[in-house]
Amino acid sequence: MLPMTANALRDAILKHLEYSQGKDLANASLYDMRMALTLAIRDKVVEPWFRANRASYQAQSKRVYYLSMEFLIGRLLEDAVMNLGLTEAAHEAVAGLGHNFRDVLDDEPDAALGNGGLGRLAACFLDSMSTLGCPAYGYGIRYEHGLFRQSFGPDGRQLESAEDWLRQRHGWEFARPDTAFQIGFGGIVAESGRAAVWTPDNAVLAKAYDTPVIGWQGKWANTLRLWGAEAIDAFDLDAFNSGDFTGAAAPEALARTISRVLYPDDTTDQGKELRLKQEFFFTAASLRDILRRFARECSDLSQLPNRVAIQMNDTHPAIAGPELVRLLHDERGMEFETAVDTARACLAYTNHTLLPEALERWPEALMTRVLPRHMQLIERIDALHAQRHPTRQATILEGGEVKMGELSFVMAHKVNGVSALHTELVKSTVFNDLHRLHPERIINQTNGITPRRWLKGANPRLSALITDTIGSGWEDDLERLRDLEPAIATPEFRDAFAQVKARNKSDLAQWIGQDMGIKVNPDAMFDVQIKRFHEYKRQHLNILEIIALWQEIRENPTANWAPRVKIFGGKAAPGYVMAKEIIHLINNVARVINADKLTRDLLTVVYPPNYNVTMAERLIPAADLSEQISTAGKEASGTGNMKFSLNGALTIGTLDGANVEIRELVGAENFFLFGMTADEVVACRQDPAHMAKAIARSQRLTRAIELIESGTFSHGDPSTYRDLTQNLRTHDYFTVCADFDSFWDAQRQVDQAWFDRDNWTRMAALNTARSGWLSSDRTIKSYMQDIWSIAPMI
Ligand code: GPK
Repeated sequence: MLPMTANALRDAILKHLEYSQGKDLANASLYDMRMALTLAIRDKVVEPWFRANRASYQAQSKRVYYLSMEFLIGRLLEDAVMNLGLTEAAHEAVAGLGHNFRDVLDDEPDAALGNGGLGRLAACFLDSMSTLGCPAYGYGIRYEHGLFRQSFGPDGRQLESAEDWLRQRHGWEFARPDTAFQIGFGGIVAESGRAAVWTPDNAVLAKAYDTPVIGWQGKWANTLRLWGAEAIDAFDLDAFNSGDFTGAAAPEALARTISRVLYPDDTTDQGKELRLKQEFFFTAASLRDILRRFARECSDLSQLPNRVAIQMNDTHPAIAGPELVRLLHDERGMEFETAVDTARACLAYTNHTLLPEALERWPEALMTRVLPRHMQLIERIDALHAQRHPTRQATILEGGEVKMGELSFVMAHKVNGVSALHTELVKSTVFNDLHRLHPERIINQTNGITPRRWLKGANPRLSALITDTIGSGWEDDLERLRDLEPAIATPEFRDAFAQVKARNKSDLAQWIGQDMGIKVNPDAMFDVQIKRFHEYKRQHLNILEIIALWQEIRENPTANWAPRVKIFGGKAAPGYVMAKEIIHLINNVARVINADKLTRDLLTVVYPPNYNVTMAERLIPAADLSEQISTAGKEASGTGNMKFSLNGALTIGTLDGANVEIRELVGAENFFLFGMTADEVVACRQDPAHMAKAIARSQRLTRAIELIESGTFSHGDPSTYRDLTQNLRTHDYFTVCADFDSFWDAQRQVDQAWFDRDNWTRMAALNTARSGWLSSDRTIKSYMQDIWSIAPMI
């Protein structure tokens, strides 16, 4: 493909301004300009997209179908421009038309169709599958409202409001009104010979919306197909004619509810009928689409596993097991056992958490009401598994509930964890019995991140330095970053590396000043914890250490302290009371500490609201220290941890999730380790007084907790944070207290390391150089080999 010149791109923008936006240049708003550029770039994506589709069709290749409730893709324009090699041309073209390129890019809303790690992983995987030429479709829901917008009230509490990304036209998508399936719910099941006939009593229409996903250098493109729900009969004309205008639109409103909002709870929300309907809605529509595509190429259903690899991203699409069995057995006449085995050969399941509250369970009564035929099939699948494995203990049905984890396991030919430690824990804990019956089934696939978005796009200065040093080619071969190591030994490179970080920090400091009105010292250490708020992620451990540090600086202000800017970012699920209390506390600690003149130059706490993908792209390149401080055994992998390391931040962390692998990669001497291991945490909890003992042993921790209890951060009201401090004193399941001293000590080692700035830079640069393995290209290659049996097409 010839690179498009700035002039040609300018003409294309003008054409879209006129014919797609209906504006001339003189009247074009920023929105018009962005939309015209988006459409011009989308045109450039279409050609490789068609080419890729034709190639996989002609080769009759096996395809991946990545089923996910969440795709946290963020903005798309900058990424697409970069992948097409059009960044400079677009910059020039837009400037020539009198607009600022950065402003145009910043006008795009984030597509926040996900909560956090699980959804962002799906987005990174889409990028890597396109880069590697792996024929694939992402399937999900076209939520009208993505993850809620977060703000903070005057008292520092989290406020939520609806997000509205679709209020403006979504320029990337192609609506496919002719690709639509009726998805039924409820109703009755009639026996008819060997199979059964399910007659749902209501149904909605799943309509396809396609977004092309272009890979690095435009060599391949796949499709993200999102389903929007609509009523089959949009409008009740009789009701309208009789004057019932609201009632007339009721069917439409009801149907649309299914794709209205993303559930904002990433690890707990359960038992909600609407959620089950969402899950079945997108899974069933995707399977119909998959079978229709298969039927166009092949009529022998026994060949299905040779053409179709379906990845279930967590248990949210777990109904794919029984639904595929239903489609094969009830609707296409395949023997039940053959249908189960065929479905299993197509399906694989990724587990993302061990938290018991996150493992989905549906009441049998609810399942029977919403999906009566599926409930019958689940019972048969469970019985068949019992019959084939008479010694089994784990069951799919238990205590009147359907356990979706067990169902996924039984219906998948491969089950994967997302980091080495997590996979071992999956084997030894949640799926221990099933693992003994099926020892080949559980495998590890450590998560990864796309270096296009998280280095090339987010950190142009570091990318330029890397290319200057080792040439290009690292973008899709990230292990090449190792070639930086000899350069890191030279003072010139270290200076250049330090300058990149300094300039990124100065940009961030300016943004914090403008956006939040807080002046931060750009020479201070930028210490960042950004992720969802969860007790297991322990933002409260961080804030307790901050309180203790503040006290000691006050007592000894002239000592040699490493100045720090402590940065937080993240949302709490609206119903997660304790996580919201932690947010509330952080905001009030920030208010008090930032007002203290004595400590002002040494300690600042910053918590910008509404953390999202775009904010992550801004914060990560400016970070010196990455906080990965979860209770060991609880964070399945983490992917933010990888982004920081790649961008030259040092990690302070526990031996949890992928931290373990990151530490091995970058070297233990370039990583600040603290805290108990997963085994030690379990042992620690055996002693019901573990928190009391930890508090008694640590004067600092005692003081920090007492300071909160004294009302220092709550305008003198000692009761405000009582639930939080009482939880620490009496329960502390996540062992914040037991790990506190170790965390404090590690932070002081961080201070010491910071004083030797040249060595800090060396360590940071080594983190970058040794993070190549963390590329999601590596992860996807491994899925292709070990799970999907698919060879790359380019
Ligand atoms: C795990 F179970 C879940 C979930 O519902 N949502 C979610 O974001 C995360 N996750 C894990 O918490 C992370 O450790 C992991 O890196 C990420 O999924 C991707 O695997």
